Amino acid sequence: MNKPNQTDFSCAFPWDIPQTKPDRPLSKAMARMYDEYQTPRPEDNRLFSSFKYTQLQGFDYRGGDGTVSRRDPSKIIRVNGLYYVWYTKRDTQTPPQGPENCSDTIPSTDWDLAEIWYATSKDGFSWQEQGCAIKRPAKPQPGWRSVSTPDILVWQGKYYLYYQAFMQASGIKGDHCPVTLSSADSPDGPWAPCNKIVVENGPAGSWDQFSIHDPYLLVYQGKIHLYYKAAFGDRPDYLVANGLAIAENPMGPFNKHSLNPVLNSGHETTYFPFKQGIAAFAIRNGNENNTIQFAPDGVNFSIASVTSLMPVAAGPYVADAFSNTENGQGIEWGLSHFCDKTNPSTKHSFLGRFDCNLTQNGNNTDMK
Ligand code: AAL
Repeated sequence: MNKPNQTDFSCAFPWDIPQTKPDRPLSKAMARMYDEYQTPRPEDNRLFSSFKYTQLQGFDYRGGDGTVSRRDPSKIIRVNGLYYVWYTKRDTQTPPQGPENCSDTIPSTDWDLAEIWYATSKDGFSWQEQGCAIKRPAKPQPGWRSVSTPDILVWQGKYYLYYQAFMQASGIKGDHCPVTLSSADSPDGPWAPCNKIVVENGPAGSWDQFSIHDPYLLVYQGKIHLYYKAAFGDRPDYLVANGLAIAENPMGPFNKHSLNPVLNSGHETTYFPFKQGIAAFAIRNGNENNTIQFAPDGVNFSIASVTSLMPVAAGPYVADAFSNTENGQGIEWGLSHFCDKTNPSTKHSFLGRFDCNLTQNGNNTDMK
C-alpha cells in the first residue's frame, strides 16, 4: 500500500489512532491512552505543549559575575496595559558561599539575603526593572534573613504579595521557612508587611513540617486557593510534593486540605484555571515529573500529558487567575528561571520567557 502524502495532515491515515476507544481488547499501554489522557493524540490534547524560550531584554546581570541573581518569578498580571512580575533578587558582594561560609553579608544559597523586586513590560519580552517591592524587615520579623519566591493575589481591588520568610540562612538546618505577606493598593506599592506568618509549617512529623515554599495564588470556587511546595522530611528532592491551603480572606486562616499533598511530584508551583478545573506543571522532581496535570475539582490531579524541557519555576501570564472563572482559558507564555551553576564562583540565576500552547482553543502543533 502506498503511504498517503505525509504533509497532508487533513487525511485520516489508515494507521491513525482512533479518537474513541476501540471496542476490542487493548494492551495496557493503549488502554491508558484513552483512559488516562485527555485525548489519545497529543496534538489534540489541549494540555499538551512543548516549550519555546526567548532571552529577555532589560535586566542587568553585571556580566554574569554571580553577584546579582533573579529567580522564582511570580505569575504575571496585567494592569492598565502593563505586565507586572515580582521575583527574588539577590544583590550581594559575593555569589553564594554555602551554609558553612555565609555571614550577615555573604549569602549561603542563591536565594539567601534576597529581596523581592518587580519589573513591568508592554510586550513580555522587554522589561523595565522598577525597584524593590519588599525589603528584608528588621530582626526578628518574619523574613529578616531573606525574603524570596513571591506570588501575587488580587482580591477585592487590593494587591497581596505572598513570599517565603527566612529566619535563618537557608541550608543551615535545611531550606526551612514559612510564608508571610505584604499588601498594597497599587501594584507599584507601597507594600505594607503584615509581619505575621500566614501559612504555618505543619506539626512535627508531617510532610510539610519544615517548609512552605513557592506559595501560588488563584481564586477558585469563590475562595483563595494557595498551592505550595514542601518536602517529606528535610528536602530530599525526590520526595517533593505540592499541597493546597484554602482561605476566605487574604490574611487567612489558610486551612490545609485534608487530602494533602495534592500533587505527588514537582518542584516550584505553576497552576492555572482550565475549563472547570485547575491545571498544574509537575517539573524536576518525583515519579511524575515532566507532566502537565489536571484536577476537575482543583484537588484530585491526574496526568494530562507528558512533555519535556519544562520551564523551571514558571510564572505564567494568567489572565483569569482571580476572576473566579468556571471556564479557565489556559496560558500561552510567562517567565521562568535558569540557574547558571557552571562556575561555582559566578553562581546565579536569570529570568527568561517561555511560550507554550496550553489554551482551550490553541493551535496545538509542536512549538518550533
Ligand atoms: C526554589 C523554590 C524555593 C526554594 C528555593 C527558592 O526554586 O522552590 O525558592 O526555597 O528554590
